Amino acid sequence: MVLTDTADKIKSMEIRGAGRIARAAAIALAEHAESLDLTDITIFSGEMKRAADLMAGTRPTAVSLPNAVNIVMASIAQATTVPGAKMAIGSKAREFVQSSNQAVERIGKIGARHIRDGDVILTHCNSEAALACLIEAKRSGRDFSVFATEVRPRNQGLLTIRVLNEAGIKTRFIVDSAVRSFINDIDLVITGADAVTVNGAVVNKIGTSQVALAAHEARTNFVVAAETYKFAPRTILGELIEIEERPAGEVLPDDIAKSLPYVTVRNPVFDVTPAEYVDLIITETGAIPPQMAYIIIRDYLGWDISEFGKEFDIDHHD
Ligand code: RUB
Repeated sequence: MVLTDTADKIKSMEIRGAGRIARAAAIALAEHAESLDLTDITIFSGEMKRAADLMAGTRPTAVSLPNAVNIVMASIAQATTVPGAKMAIGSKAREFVQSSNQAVERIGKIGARHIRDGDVILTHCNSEAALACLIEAKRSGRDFSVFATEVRPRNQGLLTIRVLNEAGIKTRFIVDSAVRSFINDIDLVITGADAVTVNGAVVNKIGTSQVALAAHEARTNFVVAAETYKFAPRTILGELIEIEERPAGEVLPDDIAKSLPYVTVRNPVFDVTPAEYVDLIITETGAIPPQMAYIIIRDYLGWDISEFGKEFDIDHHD
């Protein structure tokens, strides 16, 4: 079954990365809707709500996931028949996937303009959006090289160096803890994002905030490549982004852990980089300072401060 299959793949990280997760969830919801043999719109909507909750609950941090699920699910709010709802959800999911791919492409074009001949770029984790900037810069003839981190414990850096190698980009692969040793050789850091909060903080793979701190200290520009659907509307309401903590076995093999009864492992897999360490966020609508996050949430995701009123039952008087 597509729905549970996709949910399992997201949980196990066979499908990973905020953009990919979002697109996979949108497609899984559309295929699930198509597979339902139901005629009653209320029962159908209830089943789709259950499916949406299952999808949104697979991993807690990447906001692209609930955003994609909400965008797709909003398409059936007005549906009065099951065939109509199936059609609406299918076309919304396809539209989301297409606009997501276009967003990455556009970010690549904008981000590439920040890369100059001779630059040394550092990237952390494996981000399609960040890589799009590097690949586009290479495609347009820019001569630069990259430092890519290993990304313990799941080694997403291995995915990154394969992509960079395929694009013919000269790359040095380093362990995460070597970042500060090389930071003075770096002209620009580019990472992706799993979430951007209303105050412009960037949630991304664990270690990103250390990279940003080192860059800040060295006065090296730190740029984030993030599609608008990675901005977190509910942070307007004071909601915090949950940082996923994954199993200890990803860090320390279980047999070793068992032999060390006084040792426990902590494995948070994302961290928060404050806005003051971020020079620019490159979105598909343009490069913005992180302080403009609220504008993106309001103008591109359709969320406003007035959502406060709805959520907390406050009357707004003009
Ligand atoms: C992936 C990660 C990526 C962002 C952005 O973490 O932190 O930097 O998701 O990626 P994980 P993209 O491997 O745990 O999912 O630009 O591809 O959306």
